[in-house]
Amino acid sequence: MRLNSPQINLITKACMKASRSLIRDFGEIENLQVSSKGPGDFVTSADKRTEKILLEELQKAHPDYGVITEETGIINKSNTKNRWIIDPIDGTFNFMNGIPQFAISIGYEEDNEIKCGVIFNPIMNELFCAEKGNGAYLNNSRIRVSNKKNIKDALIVTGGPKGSSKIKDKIFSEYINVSNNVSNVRKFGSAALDVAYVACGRFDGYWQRELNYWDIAAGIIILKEAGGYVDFFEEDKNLPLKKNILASNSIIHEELRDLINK
Ligand code: 2AM
Ligand code: CA
Repeated sequence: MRLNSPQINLITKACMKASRSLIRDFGEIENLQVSSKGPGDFVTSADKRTEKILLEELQKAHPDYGVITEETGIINKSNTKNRWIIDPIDGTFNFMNGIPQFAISIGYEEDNEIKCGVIFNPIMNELFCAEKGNGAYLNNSRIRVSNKKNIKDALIVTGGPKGSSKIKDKIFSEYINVSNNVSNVRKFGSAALDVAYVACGRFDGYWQRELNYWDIAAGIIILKEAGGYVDFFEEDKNLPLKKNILASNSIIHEELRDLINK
């Protein structure tokens, strides 16, 4: 692999370290599913434990960097020059149900632009990473988006609506529009991995509303460096961490946008 900035090395190392306890925790899930209490509290503590390890590793190297995390929130708020964006377990429902489709996701921002990122599925042992200007990788192989040109042949992935969504009807109607005009639509339950899968050509496009920035921050640079295109729609300036994402191999981007807006 030819990525060698100090930041990519640091986030990769932190990911590998945190993943060791996360793999152990995942192994416990099966036992907890049959217990009367269920795995809910355990998953919350696995999430917190993972985040704690990541924070320890990253803050040891750069105590002054800003951090946005799912569990803790914002740390060193005034530092927007250097910032880590962390989701300790993306795909929490999958994790809770013993489904190995979840990931640790860490992005690194300089002056509000993502410079590098890592998305690691510790169960499949798939590490997606990228650094601005130096390409995107899955483990040691360079990755690239698909070459699919015709949206009718495209395999698209999406997610949501979440249980509390107030726009479920809108999301379902978008789903129908897209489904009727592409080869097929999947729902895999981890936004970070959904973007990574577009980056390596497994899917041709992805859209999802009502995400948080930490779900997809690392994915942005991985997809761009793999030749894809990503943008956000219907942004709310008062809620900069809330995101509606559209990501694709770039060729089908406008057609996918038209299907969502139909
Ligand atoms: P999470 O697993 O870290 O919560 C599932 O469609 C994707 O949407 C996951 O990446 C999930 O991240 C994300 N997501 C964000 N907010 C969510 C919510 N309130 N409920 C379910 N999934 C959510
Ligand atoms: Ca998430």
